[in-house]
Amino acid sequence: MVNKQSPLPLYYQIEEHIKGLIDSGGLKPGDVLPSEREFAESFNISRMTVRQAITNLVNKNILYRKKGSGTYVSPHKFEQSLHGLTSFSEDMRKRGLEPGNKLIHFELSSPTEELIDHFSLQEEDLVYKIKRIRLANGEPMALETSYIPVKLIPGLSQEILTRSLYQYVEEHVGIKLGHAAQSIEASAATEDDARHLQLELGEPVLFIQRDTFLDDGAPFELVKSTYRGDKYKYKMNIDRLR
Ligand code: 16G
Repeated sequence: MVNKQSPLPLYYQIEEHIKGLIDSGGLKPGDVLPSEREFAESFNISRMTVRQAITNLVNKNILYRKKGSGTYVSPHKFEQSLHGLTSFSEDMRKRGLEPGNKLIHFELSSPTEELIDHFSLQEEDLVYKIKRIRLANGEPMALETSYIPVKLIPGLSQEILTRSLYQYVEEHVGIKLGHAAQSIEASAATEDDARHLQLELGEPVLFIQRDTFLDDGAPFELVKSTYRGDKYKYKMNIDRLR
């Protein structure tokens, strides 16, 4: 409800009201909002004020407009910090979600030129190629292909990969992860991405590559992953450079 005596501007109160409806589940991602006229009438305020509140929420990506159709609640996105080397399982648990894995490919193979260079391997060395669908509460979030030299984790098995890789290597192999170089690019879902992530072909996705190194600087993994564009946004804190 709006309070016309309050020092808070009316458009701001409407914004807070709509955000409250979204937080409480009264309005869900994909739901259409009542029209400006309906809002204005039920709050007894001008349509201009309602429009300003809605425009502000559109600018914050909380709502989106569809031409000729109306205003809708945006899909909820996970905010992923770009600070700290964490695992998918840790990230999901921090959000109160149950991480899950669907292993779709597990292979020990000869390294390509790119992998020989990256890991400084000999031609006879082997690498694991691991492809997993990463799930949150059973819903697919990302499709991840990892390459790891076999000599770093000789005992890795398909069974282990149904749980957290980082937890296994740190707790059972004694590996100390150090840092990673990560890049994030806009991309479009390929047929493979679309099939495994329940997307349409060509839908926006984030292509992320992570090169992880041990604390002694040796390369540990090279991971190429596709994250759902409708589920993920990355967040970083930045300081003014002086
Ligand atoms: C994240 C990492 C991936 C790592 C995995 C380990 C990115 C882009 N990728 O998905 O490099 O292998 O976590 O997760 O963040 P796990 O310990 O849950 O198996």
